[in-house]
Amino acid sequence: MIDSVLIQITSGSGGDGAISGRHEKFVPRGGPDGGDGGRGGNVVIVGDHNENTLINFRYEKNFAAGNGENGAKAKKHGKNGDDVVIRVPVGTQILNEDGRVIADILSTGEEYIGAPGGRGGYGNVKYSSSTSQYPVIAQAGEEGLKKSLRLELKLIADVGIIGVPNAGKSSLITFLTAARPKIANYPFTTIDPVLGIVEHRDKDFVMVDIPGLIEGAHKGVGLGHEFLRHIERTKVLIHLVDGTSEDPSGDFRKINRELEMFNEALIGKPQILAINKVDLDEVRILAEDIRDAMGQSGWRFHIVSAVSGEGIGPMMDEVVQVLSELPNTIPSKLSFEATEENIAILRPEPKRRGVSISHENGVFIVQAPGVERIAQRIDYEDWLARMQFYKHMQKTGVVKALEEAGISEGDTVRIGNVEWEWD
Ligand SMILES: Nc1nc2c(ncn2[C@@H]2O[C@H](COP(=O)(O)OP(=O)(O)OP(=O)(O)O)[C@@H](O)[C@H]2O)c(=O)[nH]1
Ligand SMILES: [Mg+2]
Repeated sequence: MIDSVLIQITSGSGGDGAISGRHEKFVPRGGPDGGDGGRGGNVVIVGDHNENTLINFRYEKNFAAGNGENGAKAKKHGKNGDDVVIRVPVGTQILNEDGRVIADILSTGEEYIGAPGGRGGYGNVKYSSSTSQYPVIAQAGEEGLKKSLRLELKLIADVGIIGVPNAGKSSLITFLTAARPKIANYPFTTIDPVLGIVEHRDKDFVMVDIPGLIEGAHKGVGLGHEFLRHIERTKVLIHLVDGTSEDPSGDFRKINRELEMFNEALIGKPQILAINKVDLDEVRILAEDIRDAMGQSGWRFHIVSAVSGEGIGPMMDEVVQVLSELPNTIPSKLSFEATEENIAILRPEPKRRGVSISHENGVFIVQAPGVERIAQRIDYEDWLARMQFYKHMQKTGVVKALEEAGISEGDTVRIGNVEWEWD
Protein backbone atom coordinates (compact mmCIF):
# COMPACT_ATOMS: atom_id res chain seq x y z
CA MET A 1 0.00 0.00 0.00
CA ILE A 2 1.43 3.33 -1.07
CA ASP A 3 -0.07 5.62 1.50
CA SER A 4 2.65 8.15 2.08
CA VAL A 5 4.35 10.00 -0.75
CA LEU A 6 6.47 13.08 -1.21
CA ILE A 7 5.61 15.37 -4.11
CA GLN A 8 7.17 18.55 -5.48
CA ILE A 9 4.85 21.32 -6.52
CA THR A 10 5.53 24.61 -8.28
CA SER A 11 2.95 27.28 -8.86
CA GLY A 12 3.12 29.48 -11.92
CA SER A 13 4.87 32.84 -11.92
CA GLY A 14 2.86 35.89 -12.73
CA GLY A 15 3.47 37.58 -16.10
CA ASP A 16 5.24 40.94 -16.26
CA GLY A 17 3.36 44.15 -16.69
CA ALA A 18 4.14 45.83 -20.03
CA ILE A 19 5.79 49.18 -20.54
CA SER A 20 4.31 50.54 -23.70
CA GLY A 21 2.93 53.66 -25.35
CA ARG A 22 4.25 56.98 -26.46
CA HIS A 23 5.61 59.27 -23.87
CA GLU A 24 5.87 62.49 -25.79
CA LYS A 25 3.28 65.07 -25.00
CA PHE A 26 0.81 66.28 -27.62
CA VAL A 27 0.83 63.06 -29.61
CA PRO A 28 -2.69 62.10 -30.68
CA ARG A 29 -3.84 58.79 -29.23
CA GLY A 30 -0.60 58.61 -27.32
CA GLY A 31 -0.23 57.80 -23.68
CA PRO A 32 0.74 54.70 -21.79
CA ASP A 33 -0.94 51.45 -22.85
CA GLY A 34 1.04 48.59 -21.26
CA GLY A 35 -1.31 45.91 -19.91
CA ASP A 36 -0.97 43.85 -16.73
CA GLY A 37 0.64 40.43 -16.60
CA GLY A 38 -1.56 37.38 -16.07
CA ARG A 39 -1.70 35.50 -12.75
CA GLY A 40 0.36 32.34 -12.41
CA GLY A 41 -1.55 29.06 -12.08
CA ASN A 42 -2.29 27.55 -8.66
CA VAL A 43 -1.43 24.05 -7.62
CA VAL A 44 -4.69 22.72 -6.22
CA ILE A 45 -5.16 19.47 -4.33
CA VAL A 46 -8.71 18.17 -4.41
CA GLY A 47 -10.52 15.23 -2.81
CA ASP A 48 -12.02 12.68 -5.18
CA HIS A 49 -13.91 9.60 -4.03
CA ASN A 50 -12.91 7.77 -7.22
CA GLU A 51 -9.34 7.66 -5.97
CA ASN A 52 -8.47 4.97 -3.46
CA THR A 53 -4.73 5.02 -3.16
CA LEU A 54 -1.76 7.29 -3.65
CA ILE A 55 -0.11 4.81 -5.98
CA ASN A 56 -0.07 7.16 -8.98
CA PHE A 57 2.28 9.43 -7.10
CA ARG A 58 4.89 6.76 -7.16
CA TYR A 59 5.46 7.54 -10.83
CA GLU A 60 4.39 11.14 -11.02
CA LYS A 61 5.80 13.31 -8.29
CA ASN A 62 6.32 16.70 -9.91
CA PHE A 63 3.50 19.12 -10.56
CA ALA A 64 3.94 22.55 -12.06
CA ALA A 65 1.22 25.04 -12.90
CA GLY A 66 1.47 27.33 -15.92
CA ASN A 67 3.04 30.78 -15.86
CA GLY A 68 0.98 33.87 -16.51
CA GLU A 69 1.66 35.61 -19.82
CA ASN A 70 3.15 39.06 -19.96
CA GLY A 71 0.94 42.06 -20.50
CA ALA A 72 1.16 43.73 -23.88
CA LYS A 73 0.54 47.00 -25.63
CA ALA A 74 -2.97 48.29 -26.24
CA LYS A 75 -3.70 47.49 -22.56
CA LYS A 76 -3.75 43.82 -23.31
CA HIS A 77 -3.93 41.73 -20.14
CA GLY A 78 -1.69 38.66 -20.15
CA LYS A 79 -3.43 35.29 -20.03
CA ASN A 80 -3.57 33.65 -16.61
CA GLY A 81 -1.48 30.51 -16.16
CA ASP A 82 -3.27 27.17 -16.06
CA ASP A 83 -3.90 25.64 -12.65
CA VAL A 84 -2.77 22.12 -12.03
CA VAL A 85 -5.25 19.97 -10.16
CA ILE A 86 -4.02 16.99 -8.15
CA ARG A 87 -6.73 14.46 -7.33
CA VAL A 88 -6.33 12.57 -4.07
CA PRO A 89 -8.46 10.06 -2.18
CA VAL A 90 -10.77 11.33 0.51
CA GLY A 91 -8.89 10.96 3.77
CA THR A 92 -5.60 12.37 2.48
CA GLN A 93 -3.68 14.57 4.83
CA ILE A 94 -1.20 17.11 3.53
CA LEU A 95 1.96 17.66 5.52
CA ASN A 96 4.64 20.28 5.06
CA GLU A 97 8.35 19.58 4.99
CA ASP A 98 8.75 19.36 8.73
CA GLY A 99 5.97 16.83 9.04
CA ARG A 100 3.19 19.11 10.28
CA VAL A 101 -0.32 18.48 9.04
CA ILE A 102 -1.43 21.55 7.12
CA ALA A 103 -4.63 20.27 5.56
CA ASP A 104 -6.97 17.35 5.75
CA ILE A 105 -9.10 16.47 2.73
CA LEU A 106 -12.28 14.99 4.16
CA SER A 107 -14.73 15.05 1.28
CA THR A 108 -15.03 14.91 -2.47
CA GLY A 109 -14.49 18.33 -3.98
CA GLU A 110 -12.71 19.71 -0.94
CA GLU A 111 -9.80 21.81 -2.16
CA TYR A 112 -6.52 22.93 -0.76
CA ILE A 113 -4.30 25.37 -2.59
CA GLY A 114 -0.88 23.81 -2.13
CA ALA A 115 0.89 26.71 -3.83
CA PRO A 116 -0.82 29.86 -5.00
CA GLY A 117 0.23 31.28 -8.35
CA GLY A 118 2.28 34.48 -8.42
CA ARG A 119 0.40 37.70 -9.01
CA GLY A 120 0.76 39.35 -12.38
CA GLY A 121 2.73 42.61 -12.53
CA TYR A 122 1.00 45.91 -13.22
CA GLY A 123 1.54 47.45 -16.63
CA ASN A 124 2.67 51.02 -16.94
CA VAL A 125 -0.92 52.22 -17.44
CA LYS A 126 -1.45 51.61 -13.73
CA TYR A 127 1.30 54.04 -12.78
CA SER A 128 -0.13 57.08 -14.46
CA SER A 129 -1.25 59.83 -12.18
CA SER A 130 -1.81 63.56 -12.37
CA THR A 131 1.89 64.17 -11.85
CA SER A 132 3.10 61.35 -14.02
CA GLN A 133 1.04 60.96 -17.16
CA TYR A 134 3.64 59.04 -19.10
CA PRO A 135 4.86 56.35 -16.78
CA VAL A 136 7.73 54.20 -17.98
CA ILE A 137 7.75 51.91 -14.99
CA ALA A 138 5.91 48.63 -14.62
CA GLN A 139 6.01 45.64 -12.33
CA ALA A 140 7.48 42.22 -12.89
CA GLY A 141 5.24 39.23 -12.14
CA GLU A 142 5.53 37.58 -8.74
CA GLU A 143 7.49 34.35 -8.83
CA GLY A 144 5.73 31.05 -8.30
CA LEU A 145 6.36 29.00 -5.18
CA LYS A 146 8.20 25.72 -5.13
CA LYS A 147 7.72 23.29 -2.28
CA SER A 148 7.69 19.71 -1.20
CA LEU A 149 4.57 18.29 0.36
CA ARG A 150 3.93 14.92 1.87
CA LEU A 151 0.59 13.26 1.19
CA GLU A 152 -0.57 10.67 3.66
CA LEU A 153 -3.65 8.60 3.25
CA LYS A 154 -5.67 7.82 6.31
CA LEU A 155 -8.73 6.04 5.06
CA ILE A 156 -12.02 7.10 6.50
CA ALA A 157 -14.43 4.33 7.36
CA ASP A 158 -17.18 3.91 9.93
CA VAL A 159 -16.16 0.44 10.99
CA GLY A 160 -12.72 -1.13 11.07
CA ILE A 161 -12.11 -4.87 11.38
CA ILE A 162 -9.00 -5.62 13.36
CA GLY A 163 -7.38 -8.79 14.61
CA VAL A 164 -4.34 -10.99 14.32
CA PRO A 165 -3.36 -12.44 10.94
CA ASN A 166 -5.62 -15.25 9.79
CA ALA A 167 -8.46 -14.33 12.17
CA GLY A 168 -10.93 -14.14 9.27
CA LYS A 169 -11.13 -10.37 8.71
CA SER A 170 -11.19 -10.61 4.93
CA SER A 171 -13.72 -13.43 5.15
CA LEU A 172 -15.97 -11.15 7.20
CA ILE A 173 -15.81 -8.19 4.81
CA THR A 174 -16.45 -10.61 1.94
CA PHE A 175 -19.52 -11.97 3.71
CA LEU A 176 -20.90 -8.49 4.39
CA THR A 177 -19.96 -6.45 1.34
CA ALA A 178 -19.20 -6.64 -2.34
CA ALA A 179 -15.49 -6.34 -1.61
CA ARG A 180 -13.49 -9.40 -2.67
CA PRO A 181 -10.12 -9.41 -0.96
CA LYS A 182 -7.96 -12.49 -1.18
CA ILE A 183 -8.67 -15.05 1.54
CA ALA A 184 -6.20 -17.75 2.39
CA ASN A 185 -5.14 -19.93 5.21
CA TYR A 186 -1.89 -18.17 5.92
CA PRO A 187 -1.04 -14.99 7.78
CA PHE A 188 -0.60 -11.63 6.02
CA THR A 189 -2.77 -12.55 3.08
CA THR A 190 -4.13 -9.02 3.07
CA ILE A 191 -1.49 -6.37 2.58
CA ASP A 192 -3.62 -3.38 1.59
CA PRO A 193 -6.63 -2.21 3.57
CA VAL A 194 -9.84 -3.02 1.69
CA LEU A 195 -12.97 -0.90 1.80
CA GLY A 196 -16.51 -2.17 1.39
CA ILE A 197 -20.02 -0.83 1.87
CA VAL A 198 -22.28 -2.71 4.25
CA GLU A 199 -26.06 -2.49 4.05
CA HIS A 200 -27.76 -3.56 7.20
CA ARG A 201 -31.28 -2.71 8.35
CA ASP A 202 -31.70 0.26 6.01
CA LYS A 203 -28.40 1.71 7.03
CA ASP A 204 -25.28 1.71 4.98
CA PHE A 205 -21.81 2.40 6.15
CA VAL A 206 -18.21 1.94 5.13
CA MET A 207 -16.16 -0.89 6.53
CA VAL A 208 -12.44 -1.44 6.22
CA ASP A 209 -10.56 -4.71 6.46
CA ILE A 210 -7.28 -3.83 8.06
CA PRO A 211 -4.34 -6.17 7.47
CA GLY A 212 -3.34 -8.37 10.39
CA LEU A 213 -1.65 -6.74 13.34
CA ILE A 214 1.10 -8.35 15.32
CA GLU A 215 3.17 -7.64 18.37
CA GLY A 216 5.42 -4.64 17.72
CA ALA A 217 3.03 -3.10 15.20
CA HIS A 218 3.16 0.22 17.03
CA LYS A 219 6.90 0.29 16.37
CA GLY A 220 6.30 -0.43 12.72
CA VAL A 221 6.79 -4.21 12.78
CA GLY A 222 4.98 -5.93 9.89
CA LEU A 223 4.01 -2.56 8.33
CA GLY A 224 2.19 -1.90 11.60
CA HIS A 225 2.34 1.89 11.31
CA GLU A 226 0.70 1.90 7.94
CA PHE A 227 -2.15 -0.23 9.18
CA LEU A 228 -2.62 1.44 12.53
CA ARG A 229 -2.88 4.79 10.79
CA HIS A 230 -6.08 3.69 9.11
CA ILE A 231 -7.66 2.68 12.40
CA GLU A 232 -7.39 6.27 13.58
CA ARG A 233 -10.20 7.32 11.30
CA THR A 234 -12.78 4.67 12.06
CA LYS A 235 -15.57 5.12 14.57
CA VAL A 236 -16.16 1.57 15.72
CA LEU A 237 -13.90 -1.48 15.67
CA ILE A 238 -14.90 -5.08 15.23
CA HIS A 239 -12.16 -6.96 16.99
CA LEU A 240 -12.12 -10.39 15.44
CA VAL A 241 -10.54 -13.15 17.49
CA ASP A 242 -9.43 -16.36 15.82
CA GLY A 243 -11.20 -19.09 17.81
CA THR A 244 -8.67 -21.64 16.56
CA SER A 245 -5.70 -19.69 17.89
CA GLU A 246 -3.62 -21.26 20.67
CA ASP A 247 -4.26 -18.27 22.88
CA PRO A 248 -7.31 -16.26 21.74
CA SER A 249 -7.53 -14.04 24.80
CA GLY A 250 -3.78 -13.41 24.67
CA ASP A 251 -4.12 -12.34 21.01
CA PHE A 252 -6.89 -9.98 21.97
CA ARG A 253 -4.87 -8.32 24.71
CA LYS A 254 -1.78 -8.07 22.52
CA ILE A 255 -3.63 -6.23 19.80
CA ASN A 256 -5.18 -3.82 22.26
CA ARG A 257 -1.77 -3.11 23.71
CA GLU A 258 -0.49 -2.27 20.23
CA LEU A 259 -3.38 0.11 19.63
CA GLU A 260 -2.76 1.85 22.88
CA MET A 261 0.95 2.23 22.32
CA PHE A 262 0.46 3.66 18.84
CA ASN A 263 -2.09 6.24 19.89
CA GLU A 264 -3.96 6.23 23.16
CA ALA A 265 -7.08 7.53 21.47
CA LEU A 266 -7.40 4.22 19.60
CA ILE A 267 -8.07 2.21 22.70
CA GLY A 268 -10.94 4.57 23.55
CA LYS A 269 -12.85 3.58 20.42
CA PRO A 270 -15.84 1.32 20.93
CA GLN A 271 -14.92 -2.27 20.19
CA ILE A 272 -17.22 -5.11 19.39
CA LEU A 273 -15.52 -8.31 20.23
CA ALA A 274 -16.25 -11.35 18.08
CA ILE A 275 -14.89 -14.84 18.38
CA ASN A 276 -14.76 -16.22 14.86
CA LYS A 277 -14.94 -19.67 13.28
CA VAL A 278 -17.71 -20.98 15.52
CA ASP A 279 -18.79 -23.29 12.68
CA LEU A 280 -15.88 -25.49 13.80
CA ASP A 281 -16.70 -27.70 16.77
CA GLU A 282 -13.34 -27.06 18.39
CA VAL A 283 -14.30 -23.39 18.58
CA ARG A 284 -17.93 -23.92 19.55
CA ILE A 285 -17.09 -25.91 22.65
CA LEU A 286 -14.50 -23.37 23.76
CA ALA A 287 -16.22 -20.09 22.92
CA GLU A 288 -17.71 -19.38 26.34
CA ASP A 289 -14.46 -20.25 28.07
CA ILE A 290 -12.55 -17.94 25.77
CA ARG A 291 -14.96 -15.18 26.64
CA ASP A 292 -14.38 -15.77 30.35
CA ALA A 293 -10.64 -15.76 29.79
CA MET A 294 -10.91 -12.27 28.31
CA GLY A 295 -11.95 -11.18 31.75
CA GLN A 296 -12.95 -7.60 31.21
CA SER A 297 -16.64 -7.04 31.42
CA GLY A 298 -18.11 -4.27 29.38
CA TRP A 299 -16.94 -5.50 26.00
CA ARG A 300 -19.81 -6.27 23.69
CA PHE A 301 -19.32 -9.89 22.84
CA HIS A 302 -20.40 -12.10 19.94
CA ILE A 303 -19.67 -15.59 18.72
CA VAL A 304 -19.70 -15.71 14.94
CA SER A 305 -18.70 -17.48 11.79
CA ALA A 306 -17.56 -15.38 8.86
CA VAL A 307 -18.04 -18.40 6.64
CA SER A 308 -21.51 -19.68 7.61
CA GLY A 309 -22.82 -16.29 8.73
CA GLU A 310 -23.83 -17.57 12.15
CA GLY A 311 -24.08 -14.76 14.72
CA ILE A 312 -23.27 -12.06 12.14
CA GLY A 313 -26.80 -10.54 12.14
CA PRO A 314 -26.90 -9.76 15.87
CA MET A 315 -23.31 -8.50 15.71
CA MET A 316 -24.22 -6.08 12.92
CA ASP A 317 -27.29 -4.93 14.85
CA GLU A 318 -24.93 -3.99 17.60
CA VAL A 319 -22.63 -2.16 15.16
CA VAL A 320 -25.57 -0.12 13.83
CA GLN A 321 -26.64 0.61 17.39
CA VAL A 322 -23.20 1.82 18.46
CA LEU A 323 -22.80 3.93 15.31
CA SER A 324 -26.15 5.59 15.91
CA GLU A 325 -25.06 6.58 19.40
CA LEU A 326 -21.91 8.29 18.15
CA PRO A 327 -21.77 11.85 16.90
CA ASN A 328 -21.87 11.97 13.13
CA THR A 329 -18.40 13.38 12.67
CA ILE A 330 -15.31 11.91 11.22
CA PRO A 331 -12.73 11.32 13.90
CA SER A 332 -10.13 12.89 11.71
CA LYS A 333 -8.14 14.96 14.10
CA LEU A 334 -7.18 12.19 16.48
CA SER A 335 -3.71 11.92 15.12
CA PHE A 336 -2.72 15.43 16.01
CA GLU A 337 -3.91 16.80 19.29
CA ALA A 338 -5.32 20.28 19.15
CA THR A 339 -2.55 22.15 20.87
CA GLU A 340 -1.99 25.86 20.34
CA GLU A 341 0.95 24.98 18.15
CA ASN A 342 -1.06 22.77 15.83
CA ILE A 343 -3.85 25.26 15.46
CA ALA A 344 -1.35 27.89 14.48
CA ILE A 345 0.05 25.86 11.63
CA LEU A 346 -3.37 25.23 10.14
CA ARG A 347 -3.56 28.93 9.34
CA PRO A 348 -2.43 29.80 5.85
CA GLU A 349 1.08 31.11 5.59
CA PRO A 350 1.11 34.88 5.49
CA LYS A 351 2.29 36.61 2.34
CA ARG A 352 5.36 38.74 2.84
CA ARG A 353 4.19 42.35 3.04
CA GLY A 354 5.36 45.75 4.18
CA VAL A 355 8.76 47.38 4.00
CA SER A 356 11.81 46.39 5.94
CA ILE A 357 15.35 47.66 5.74
CA SER A 358 18.45 45.82 6.79
CA HIS A 359 22.00 47.06 6.85
CA GLU A 360 24.81 44.79 5.78
CA ASN A 361 28.45 45.71 5.03
CA GLY A 362 27.48 49.32 4.42
CA VAL A 363 24.68 48.42 2.02
CA PHE A 364 21.07 49.31 2.77
CA ILE A 365 18.92 46.37 1.71
CA VAL A 366 15.27 47.08 1.05
CA GLN A 367 12.72 44.34 1.35
CA ALA A 368 9.37 45.34 -0.10
CA PRO A 369 8.02 42.70 -2.45
CA GLY A 370 5.82 44.91 -4.63
CA VAL A 371 8.53 47.54 -5.07
CA GLU A 372 11.21 44.93 -5.76
CA ARG A 373 9.17 43.76 -8.69
CA ILE A 374 9.24 47.25 -10.18
CA ALA A 375 12.97 47.65 -9.54
CA GLN A 376 13.50 44.48 -11.55
CA ARG A 377 12.06 46.09 -14.65
CA ILE A 378 13.53 49.59 -14.51
CA ASP A 379 15.64 50.88 -17.35
CA TYR A 380 18.23 52.59 -15.19
CA GLU A 381 19.63 54.46 -18.19
CA ASP A 382 16.32 56.25 -18.44
CA TRP A 383 16.23 59.29 -16.24
CA LEU A 384 12.44 59.45 -16.37
CA ALA A 385 12.11 55.86 -15.21
CA ARG A 386 14.46 56.49 -12.28
CA MET A 387 12.52 59.59 -11.36
CA GLN A 388 9.21 57.77 -11.43
CA PHE A 389 10.61 54.89 -9.45
CA TYR A 390 11.83 57.30 -6.79
CA LYS A 391 8.35 58.79 -6.55
CA HIS A 392 6.86 55.36 -6.24
CA MET A 393 9.27 54.56 -3.41
CA GLN A 394 8.18 57.76 -1.73
CA LYS A 395 4.51 56.85 -1.97
CA THR A 396 5.04 53.34 -0.68
CA GLY A 397 7.10 54.42 2.32
CA VAL A 398 10.44 53.05 1.17
CA VAL A 399 12.15 56.43 1.13
CA LYS A 400 10.94 57.22 4.63
CA ALA A 401 12.09 53.85 5.90
CA LEU A 402 15.54 54.38 4.36
CA GLU A 403 15.82 57.81 5.94
CA GLU A 404 14.83 56.42 9.30
CA ALA A 405 17.49 53.78 8.86
CA GLY A 406 19.98 56.66 8.53
CA ILE A 407 20.77 56.66 4.83
CA SER A 408 22.73 59.58 3.43
CA GLU A 409 23.97 60.63 0.02
CA GLY A 410 26.53 58.31 -1.49
CA ASP A 411 25.37 55.22 0.41
CA THR A 412 24.55 52.08 -1.54
CA VAL A 413 20.98 50.80 -1.71
CA ARG A 414 20.01 47.32 -2.85
CA ILE A 415 16.52 46.31 -3.77
CA GLY A 416 15.88 42.91 -5.29
CA ASN A 417 18.86 42.31 -7.54
CA VAL A 418 19.68 45.92 -8.31
CA GLU A 419 22.03 48.27 -6.49
CA TRP A 420 22.54 51.96 -6.85
CA GLU A 421 23.99 54.96 -5.10
CA TRP A 422 21.62 57.12 -3.07
CA ASP A 423 21.39 60.70 -4.32
N1 LIG B 1 -14.01 -22.52 9.42
C1 LIG B 1 -13.87 -21.24 9.29
N2 LIG B 1 -12.80 -20.74 8.66
C2 LIG B 1 -12.70 -19.40 8.54
C3 LIG B 1 -13.65 -18.52 9.04
N3 LIG B 1 -13.26 -17.26 8.78
C4 LIG B 1 -12.10 -17.37 8.10
N4 LIG B 1 -11.74 -18.65 7.97
C5 LIG B 1 -10.54 -19.18 7.30
O1 LIG B 1 -9.40 -18.65 7.96
C6 LIG B 1 -8.37 -18.39 7.00
C7 LIG B 1 -7.96 -16.94 7.07
O2 LIG B 1 -9.06 -16.11 6.66
P1 LIG B 1 -8.86 -14.65 6.13
O3 LIG B 1 -10.23 -14.07 5.97
O4 LIG B 1 -7.95 -14.62 4.97
O5 LIG B 1 -8.15 -14.03 7.40
P2 LIG B 1 -7.54 -12.58 7.62
O6 LIG B 1 -7.83 -12.19 9.02
O7 LIG B 1 -8.03 -11.66 6.55
O8 LIG B 1 -6.00 -12.85 7.46
P3 LIG B 1 -4.82 -11.83 7.04
O9 LIG B 1 -5.27 -11.08 5.84
O10 LIG B 1 -3.70 -12.74 6.73
O11 LIG B 1 -4.57 -11.00 8.22
C8 LIG B 1 -8.93 -18.79 5.66
O12 LIG B 1 -8.50 -20.08 5.36
C9 LIG B 1 -10.43 -18.72 5.88
O13 LIG B 1 -11.13 -19.61 5.00
C10 LIG B 1 -14.79 -19.08 9.72
O14 LIG B 1 -15.69 -18.40 10.21
N5 LIG B 1 -14.84 -20.43 9.81
MG1 LIG C 1 -7.06 -10.69 5.15
